[in-house]
Amino acid sequence: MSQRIAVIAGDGIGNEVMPEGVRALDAAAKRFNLDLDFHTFDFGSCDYYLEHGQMLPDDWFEQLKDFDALFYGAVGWPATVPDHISLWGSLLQFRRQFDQYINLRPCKLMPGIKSPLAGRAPGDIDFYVVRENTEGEYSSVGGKMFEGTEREVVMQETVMTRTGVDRVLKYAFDLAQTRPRKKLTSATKSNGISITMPYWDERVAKMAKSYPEIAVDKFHIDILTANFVLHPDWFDVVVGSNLFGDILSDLGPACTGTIGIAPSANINPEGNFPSLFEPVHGSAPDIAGKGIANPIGQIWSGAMMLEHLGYKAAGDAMVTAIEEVLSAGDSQALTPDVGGQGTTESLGKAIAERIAG
Ligand code: GGG
Repeated sequence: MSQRIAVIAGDGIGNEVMPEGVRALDAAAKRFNLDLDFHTFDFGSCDYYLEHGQMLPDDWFEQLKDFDALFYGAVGWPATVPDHISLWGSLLQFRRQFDQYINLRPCKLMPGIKSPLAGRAPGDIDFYVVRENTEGEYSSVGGKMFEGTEREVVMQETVMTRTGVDRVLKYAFDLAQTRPRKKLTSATKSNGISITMPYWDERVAKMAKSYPEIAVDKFHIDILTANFVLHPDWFDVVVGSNLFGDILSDLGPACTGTIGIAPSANINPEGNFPSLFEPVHGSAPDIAGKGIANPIGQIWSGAMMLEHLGYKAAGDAMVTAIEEVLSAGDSQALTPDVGGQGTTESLGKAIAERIAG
């Protein structure tokens, strides 16, 4: 069956890693006899905004809603468009309008990569961050008063709904149930954030009663970030609100040596709308245009997309190819962030060759 995939590279290094993501998917499609039908869109980028005054066309929802999946690069080019305009105008619209309420982000120390944490080896860091993806701190509820005067006031609310909290917790508990260690950690800050976070904790405690086999613990976000660095082996499935999950899912991959390899899936579990797959990293203006961005986050996101579409063997083969190339340690292939002198293209080609078998 043909799978229709919308490809949106976005900004900065999104344009450099995306071709390698597609190259890897093409290799997997050939080997596993899949019919992947890619359609490329130029919207969702700051260049599009500069030309059209908006990040997306008015009919973007109609254009994208019948795709089987969205394959996304990165958004943001602050030199020309403020970050809150580019993010709210594109990626956050996809997540909200397509009700992609789960943001699933694996953190795994891969073979061949040196963790910045002393003495850590592959196997020591292997957990998932499950991030609430449509509400929480990322609500646009708030406003400004008396702008430009001494009395200037700005405020922004956190929105937690019972449905929104419970559905992300349920996903995280279900995921923990599939893992050998059956452990779930909740990120909170109920000592300082005195209404929404105690509510989050209450819902975790209630949900835990339905999952007696899962070991549940919770940490305030401040000490949790410290424990990510000090004891990454403690974690299995970590669930957090939109902001906490965002922070943890950059920190986790950083503990695995480079954020360049981290993938993510923005999932609408019911399948009412397409899910979106993108690297955790952003557009990285500091290295954009140099051809040295690590394409693994994009390729691994492609692997998650294939698994989501029901092609687990093909997705697994892509991850195995990534592991083999990293283990081989060919410095001419690897990008500088993982100790090589290669380019985005050399690393992408090396992985695609392994996928091809
Ligand atoms: N590929 C991920 C990306 O472009 N991220 C930009 C960003 O700022 N994301 C914030 C978020 O994921 O909420």
